[in-house]
Amino acid sequence: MISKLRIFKKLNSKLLDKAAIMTKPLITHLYTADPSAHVFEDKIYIYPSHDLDHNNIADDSGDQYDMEDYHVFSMDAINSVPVDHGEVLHVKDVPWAAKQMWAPDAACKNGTYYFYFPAKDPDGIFHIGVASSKSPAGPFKAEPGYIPGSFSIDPCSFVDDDGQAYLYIGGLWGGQLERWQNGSYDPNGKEPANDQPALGPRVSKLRADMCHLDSPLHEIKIVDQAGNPLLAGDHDRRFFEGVWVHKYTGLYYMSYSTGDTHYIVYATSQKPEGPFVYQGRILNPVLGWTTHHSIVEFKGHWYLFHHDATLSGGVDNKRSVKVAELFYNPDGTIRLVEPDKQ
Ligand code: FUB
Repeated sequence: MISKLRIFKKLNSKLLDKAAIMTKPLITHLYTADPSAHVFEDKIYIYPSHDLDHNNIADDSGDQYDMEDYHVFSMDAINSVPVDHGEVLHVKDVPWAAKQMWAPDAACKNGTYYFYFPAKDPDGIFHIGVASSKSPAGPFKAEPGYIPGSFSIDPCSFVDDDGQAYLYIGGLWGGQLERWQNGSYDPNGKEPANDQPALGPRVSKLRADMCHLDSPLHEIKIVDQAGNPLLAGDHDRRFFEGVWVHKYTGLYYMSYSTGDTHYIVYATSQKPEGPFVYQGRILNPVLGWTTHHSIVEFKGHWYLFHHDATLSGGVDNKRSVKVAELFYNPDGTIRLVEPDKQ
């Protein structure tokens, strides 16, 4: 009897209590952020940023987010402890990149896994790089140059049911999107005036090789229920960073962070490139300045992966990945997740 109990406890030591995963950081031996979750080979793979344990001064250009490598994690079940597959890419192995390996994403096409990541080049300008592997767990080999025509941060790679892949990008302020309003880099570019349409994320189809944009990145329009563009002064709803696209019952959902008001919100469209109609909030503010998420279906349930700074006691650049179950209403709207009420 005693030995049976011991075996039971041993088997379950690798499992987390389901309620606990909704409140506690999933990964505690590293600081992790910006989780992009995908189901590959019947497991959840998490592609997060790896926050370093340093105390750089915080500013609006995001220099405190001074990351240099990536780890990949996988989970067999939503309540299993994530397996750390180790370092899968380091800035020193990316010829064009100098620093700040920010929020990544991954996609699979024809048996190859593609890892998309932003980094600053030696001139301090963000671009998006791509690396590939035959395994979703990496390690990933980077292309020597960044994706031609790419800029800003927070790539989201969405592969539609017909196999067409898209790359979405963008982030304001430290993410430099406002510096690309006229087709080239303007270090003095600013957000539009409050009464002007807000800047949207950018999108392009990816070519079949998954390493090139099919056309120049173009802006996605986000409008309100009356069809009017969201305005730059509408900080509760306008796009800031961290775009994520998923599909539910044939409808495209584009979700993102509102940045300085700290919400995760979403908009929907009949088409992957929009225009998207603003619908509402998904996640209320968490502890820490940034909020960043992904949405994935696994074994018939939907999950919101996100991060906060509870593990570090609220240090903005030392964040931890969390997960919460996500629920849709019968009309397709998403129920608000209250981070403190999970
Ligand atoms: O992790 C660095 C940056 O912070 C990300 O790229 C943004 O989305 C924000 O989470």
